[in-house]
Formats: sequence, structure tokens, C-alpha cells
Amino acid sequence: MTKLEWSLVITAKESGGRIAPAALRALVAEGDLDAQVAAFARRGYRFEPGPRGALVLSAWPRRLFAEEIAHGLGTDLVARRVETHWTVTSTNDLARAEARRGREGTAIFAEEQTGGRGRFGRKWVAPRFSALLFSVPFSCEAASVQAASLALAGAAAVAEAVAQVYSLPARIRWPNDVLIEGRKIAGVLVEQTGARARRWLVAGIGVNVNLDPAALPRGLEETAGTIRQFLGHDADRALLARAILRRLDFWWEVLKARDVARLSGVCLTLSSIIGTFVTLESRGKRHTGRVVDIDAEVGLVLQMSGGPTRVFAPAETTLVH
Ligand code: BT5
Repeated sequence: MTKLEWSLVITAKESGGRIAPAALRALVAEGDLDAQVAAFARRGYRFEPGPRGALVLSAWPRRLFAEEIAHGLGTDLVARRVETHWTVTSTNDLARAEARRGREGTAIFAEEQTGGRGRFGRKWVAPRFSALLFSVPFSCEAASVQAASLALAGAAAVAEAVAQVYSLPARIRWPNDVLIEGRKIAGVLVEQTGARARRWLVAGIGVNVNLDPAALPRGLEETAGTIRQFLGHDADRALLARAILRRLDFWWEVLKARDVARLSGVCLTLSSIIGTFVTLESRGKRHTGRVVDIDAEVGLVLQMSGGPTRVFAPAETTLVH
């Protein structure tokens, strides 16, 4: 069986679909090219001869391949293993099981979830193939990282990756959302598992990539957004997944090094709410004020109208508007 040279797919996608002849020669021996093209064709990737000796990737499968996501990623911890599944209850469930096996950093993707969840028992909905739905378990044995910081790190990773891959102006809405032009394109759910000394955090990330907001339950079509709607065409999920995983790996290192201030700084820069008036719900009560600071660990600092500043902890706070 031909061992697939995944860098052919990645190089093609990163350079607008076309691999120049010199790059092609560096990736695969001339005599092996036909076998590679045939082997990729069996998986739904179509390579065709292009002008002046180039190779063009003209089609690829709708499903995700773990090998494509993982190939040459260069991360330390995140995605040292990658799994892709069809239908699961929630990728967070699989990542919790992975934590019990002590396998830190595995990135577990699914095409569809039957019990996708958000914070406070809320539901996360995404039709098959339309989104990135994945989770990564992290061990806190050697790192005292707070769940809230990891959630914000996940949002930062998505916002940065969306800007990098698609040049779209993604913003972070504390404590765990990513928005484009005010519409929620991604959410992060961090769950804690294991006993205190053996604490693990599972970061679950959902990104609306090629989702049609009209396919979401009523009410969500006004608030949800999707990368496709801002790009004007379908977006490639594997490229985005790779970029997010790299940034998540970076931020986990930052958090392990206790440099929470660095994360707070980026979240301030990319914040959709700094300086604005917000209403939030905390412990069953509503509060309105102007957002004057965001601290990844401590929470959101509001200047209450005519009063002092107050800090709202992420674990018990939801933004109303
Ligand atoms: C979140 O919760 O935003 C965290 C979502 C995390 C989902 C990922 S998918 C992979 C992993 N496995 C899981 O089971 N979960 C994670 P929260 O802030 O509570 O927001 C939930 C709310 O977002 C819902 O009540 C809906 O109003 C809205 N919502 C649901 N699906 C949405 C979608 N696809 N796009 C935008 N908004 C959505």
C-alpha cells in the first residue's frame, strides 16, 4: 500500500490549490507521483495536472482525516494524537475518557454530536460536516491552570486562527465566545475532571465553518454566524483546525508558565466588549455596567453606573447583551 504523502495536500491547500513543479519535486519522487495521486483519489482528494508542470488539488472530501490535521503540525503537546469520529455524544465525553487513560493532548474531532453541550447545561447544535467540533484533555498535575483561563485561551486560539487563515476580523466575547460582526461563530466549553491532585481540564471547541444558520433551531439564526457567510464561499475545515491547534498549543505553554497576563492582554486587544456597556447575569441577578478590564483568571471588571467597579467571575457569569 502506498504511504500517503500528506504534505502534498497541505502544500496545495496552503498555496491556493496549486503546487509548483520545484515544490512538487521536493515532496515526492517523480516515479511515485501517479501512485500518490491514485491513493489520494481513493480517499476523495482529486489531484490534476496543472499548467507548466504544476499539480492542482481540485477537490477534497467533506469529511476530516486525522492524518491531514496532524501532519507536520509541529506542536509540543496539543494534537500529539489526532482522532476523527463520525457521530459521538459529545467530543468532551471522549476527551474525558482520554484523560482517564492519562493521554494528554489528544485532539478528538467528530463530524456530528448527539449531545453537544455548552455551559450551564445549554445545547450546542451543528449539522454533520458543517463545523469543527473537537476536544483536547490537559493534565493540571504539573500546572495550576484555571478552567476559565483555558476557555479564554481556546477563544483566543480560534480568533487568531480565523484571522490568520481567512483574514476575517474575529473578536473574543468574554468568557468563551468568538464573534464576527457581532455573530457567534464559535464557543468553548472547559470541563474539569479527576480528583483535586489529579485534576484534568477538557477544552471543547465548536466552530461554525460551513454551517447554514437557517439550519439551526429557531432564535439562533439571528445570533449565530458562520465563516462561510463572511467569506462568501465554503471554507476548508482541516486548514482551520491545524491553525487552531497550533495556537492552542502555544497558549497552553503560556498558561503553564503562569503568564496569564499575556493571555489577558491578547483578549483585551481582541475583545468585542471592552469599553462597551453590557448587561450580565451572575448568581441569578442582572447587572449593567461598562467593561473596563478583562483578566483571564479573575474575570470581567465592570464600572457600575454611578458606582464602584465590580469583578464578575467567569464560572458564574453569562452576558445577556
Ligand atoms: C458555548 O457554550 O458556547 C460552548 C460550546 C462548546 C461546543 C463544543 S463542540 C465540541 C465540544 N463538545 C461539546 O459537547 N461541546 C464542545 P455557551 O456559552 O453556554 O453557549 C451555548 C449557547 O450557544 C446555546 O444555548 C445557544 O444559544 C447557542 N448555540 C448553540 N449552538 C450554536 C451554534 N452552532 N452557533 C452559535 N450559537 C450556538
